[in-house]
Amino acid sequence: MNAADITRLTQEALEEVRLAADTAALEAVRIKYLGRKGLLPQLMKALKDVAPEERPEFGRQANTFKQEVGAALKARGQELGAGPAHTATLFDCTVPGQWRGLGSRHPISQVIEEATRIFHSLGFTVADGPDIETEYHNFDALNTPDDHPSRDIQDTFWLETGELLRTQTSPVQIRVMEKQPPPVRIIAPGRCYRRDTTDATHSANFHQIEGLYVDTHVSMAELKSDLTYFARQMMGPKVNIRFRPHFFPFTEPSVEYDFSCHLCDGRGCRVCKNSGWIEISGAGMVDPAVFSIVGYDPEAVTGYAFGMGVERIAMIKYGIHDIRLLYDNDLRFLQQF
Ligand code: 2NM
Repeated sequence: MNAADITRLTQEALEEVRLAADTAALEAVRIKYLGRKGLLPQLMKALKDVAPEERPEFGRQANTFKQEVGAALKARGQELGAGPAHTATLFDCTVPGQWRGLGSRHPISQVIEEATRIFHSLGFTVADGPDIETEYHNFDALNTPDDHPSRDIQDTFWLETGELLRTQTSPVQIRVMEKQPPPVRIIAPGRCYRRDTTDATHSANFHQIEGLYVDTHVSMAELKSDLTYFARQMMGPKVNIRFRPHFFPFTEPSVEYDFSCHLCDGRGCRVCKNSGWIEISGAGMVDPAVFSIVGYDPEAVTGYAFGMGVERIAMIKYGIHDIRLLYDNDLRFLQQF
């Protein structure tokens, strides 16, 4: 072994470093040349047997070997991801990005936005309020008797503070009437909470859109025509509406209302269970007692109010058979809308 041999071995080692395809291969190269039983210790051992006049050059070449191979190992290691220079070396900012597809609005959001657009065209604006409500705004101000079953702990999520998770969005309308004098023309879309056991048509979290129109001389005829306009905008131009007598503590008279089936034009099909009608929700003329509670003169103003379940409309509009699909966040479902 002489100095020229070391120069040759240095070139071989550098080539092997360059060809190492991963960190494991690189480590094998390191062990082969710089490891405890590798080439470098052998060179050091061989030094003492080298002729004295050749020793300085031999030593210089051995040192060069150690420096160059060591530096090459380090640089290649960083290229292969062992060190912080990895991203700087391998990140290619000219590679085109990966298109992951455009998202879409959740069907619940789509129904709320469409309803908002429709009622906006009738002069309604959107009002908002807290999800955590006082018993006063959710029940008392809505003329709900102290012993009304909806106040029961079986039906309502009560908090330890005495507050509750709103069971409907009507408290928003109470808050608006407390703050501003008539006329009022608002819708209140939002999340509601009831202690229901979840099944295909019930969810403890659901969404409502409630509407309130208060002015002098608001009549039930306007309630009927406005809801008919809404039904035809939302479900299609041929849809009709019917009212059935009902009772709510906050409206008098009160009704439940149905839309004629948009799929079979009222002839009867699976979706409307052969009745031709689909139950939507309730409505009525605001009870004068509610006007007195919020400080409106019940002799001077009248008003209509209505509520509707957003999930229910989404389900009949899009043919969704299980309400739970709306909350699973399964993209295979959501991508269809
Ligand atoms: C409904 C049905 C009928 C309603 C009443 C009021 C208020 F604040 F004016 F009293 N807000 N919403 C109402 C009336 C809600 O939901 C099924």
